[in-house]
Amino acid sequence: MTPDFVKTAPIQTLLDRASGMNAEGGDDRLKAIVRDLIEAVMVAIVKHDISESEFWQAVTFLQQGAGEFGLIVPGAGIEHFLDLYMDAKDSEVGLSGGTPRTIEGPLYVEGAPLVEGEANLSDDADDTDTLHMSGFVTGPDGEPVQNAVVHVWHANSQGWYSHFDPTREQTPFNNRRRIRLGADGRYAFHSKMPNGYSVPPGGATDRLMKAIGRHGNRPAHVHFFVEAPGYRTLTTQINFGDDPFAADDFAFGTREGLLPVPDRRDKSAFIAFDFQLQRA
Ligand code: MBD
Ligand code: FE
Repeated sequence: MTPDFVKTAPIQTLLDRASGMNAEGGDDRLKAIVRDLIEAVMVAIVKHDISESEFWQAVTFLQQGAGEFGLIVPGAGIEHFLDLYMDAKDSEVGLSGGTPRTIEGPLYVEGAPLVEGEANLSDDADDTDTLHMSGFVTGPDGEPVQNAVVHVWHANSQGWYSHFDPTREQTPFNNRRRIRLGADGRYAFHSKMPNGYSVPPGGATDRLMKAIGRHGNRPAHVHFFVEAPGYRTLTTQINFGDDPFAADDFAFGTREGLLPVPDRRDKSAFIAFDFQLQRA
């Protein structure tokens, strides 16, 4: 509910000017979005009677934490909201079925090596167990999808992603590949078992989560984009069903149908997982 004070003429005029609504140049759609975002902040200020010191605390937090914005967004559930919104729009037009989508997260990197056949993702020298994952990419009628590319990326045994690893111990594109599939739609790769991800200790996301009584942990997981000519690109991930955070993911990325339990044997773990795409 918009407080009456925000609805008064002077505030609405301020909003129009601040968002460029009555300026000549610029993008009209962006103006309208910026106006609503500024108004949402004004509404929160009035609703919670936010003090000057709280206001500056928030500005300082956002300024210092700007580099973690991509992490705060999934932590706030907004990226998952986007998935739920896309699902709802799909079902409105009768589009359903296939592997559920879920969040991309902030840690994808373009340009991973393009490989064919059984792929090895990891360069790490540690003696972590090996994950073997394989399955088929099919379409709505179970037909094999031809010429698909599976983008896969995941954390190392310490929960860090290459290109974002503060220990700087990973080679570029470690645990990141694009796998080109053949006519049968089969994919297979092996890599070092990922561990669950935790937000950087003491960083903006960590501090925000603690301040609202939450944590910044994700279960161990593997991310995918699955793309193929004639099909809709799928953004998804599997989360390990036996991870302690499987039901308590700070980023809300876990979904029913995406929680396989690895078959752990000796130094290996196996996951069989098929992807079903929707037609474009
Ligand atoms: C991750 O690894 C991730 O996948 C998401 C969504 C957020 C933070 C870290
Ligand atoms: Fe991730």
